[in-house]
Amino acid sequence: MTRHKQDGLTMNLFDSLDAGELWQEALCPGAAVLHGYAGDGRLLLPAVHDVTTLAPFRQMVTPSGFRMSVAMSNCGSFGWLSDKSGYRYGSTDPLSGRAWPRMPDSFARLASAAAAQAGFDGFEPDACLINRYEPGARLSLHQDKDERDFSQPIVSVSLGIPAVFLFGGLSRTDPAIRVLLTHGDVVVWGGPARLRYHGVMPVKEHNHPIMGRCRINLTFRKVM
Ligand code: MD6
Ligand code: FE
Repeated sequence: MTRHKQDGLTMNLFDSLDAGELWQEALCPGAAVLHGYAGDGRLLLPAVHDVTTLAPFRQMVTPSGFRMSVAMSNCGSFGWLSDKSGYRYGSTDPLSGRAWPRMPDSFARLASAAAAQAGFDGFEPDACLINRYEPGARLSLHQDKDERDFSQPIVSVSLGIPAVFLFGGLSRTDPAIRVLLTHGDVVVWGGPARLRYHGVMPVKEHNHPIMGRCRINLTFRKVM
């Protein structure tokens, strides 16, 4: 574990915040948790509200026909979708038939700065998947492999009630470590870690002072 000071960009974004403890934890080569990097989320939450007013949270169906316990929305040029025909990215929201809401500048700046902090310069996400977990919701082990260029990292921002993140290996049966993600934590992974299996354990009952009984995760990708 190494501790880092806030870099210039982060100080500009969050200089008025009394951020919690900020420290960087390496999970393996290519993956790190930037604990507290998103501060108290006060720049992000109004933007999450704006996006999900235009593109409401919905529980998608997996290709095998199960309704996901996590509710999802998207912003940016591309949105992640699951339905009976499979997983894919699409440029329109099937609920509205319109383009996904544009990615708020505060989202793109945070994702790019976090990626650089973790050693991935020049990350410019074109997709942000917004996941909403209520107690009991979970995400089973999966790889993120629907993107074109695996040299680009993924940046994941956690807000609200805590969740245990499962972080495995390159094979589904490899043992997984458990990482507690709390409000403001950012996970960055890429390089040799890009295709590791991962998931989220069923979220336990908690109440967050700002978010209530809810966890929001923003996952940033470069799809095209
Ligand atoms: C979540 N995250 O934390 C789900 N994928 O709610 C992911 O599936 C994920 O956090 C790739 C990279 C980072 C992630
Ligand atoms: Fe994932």
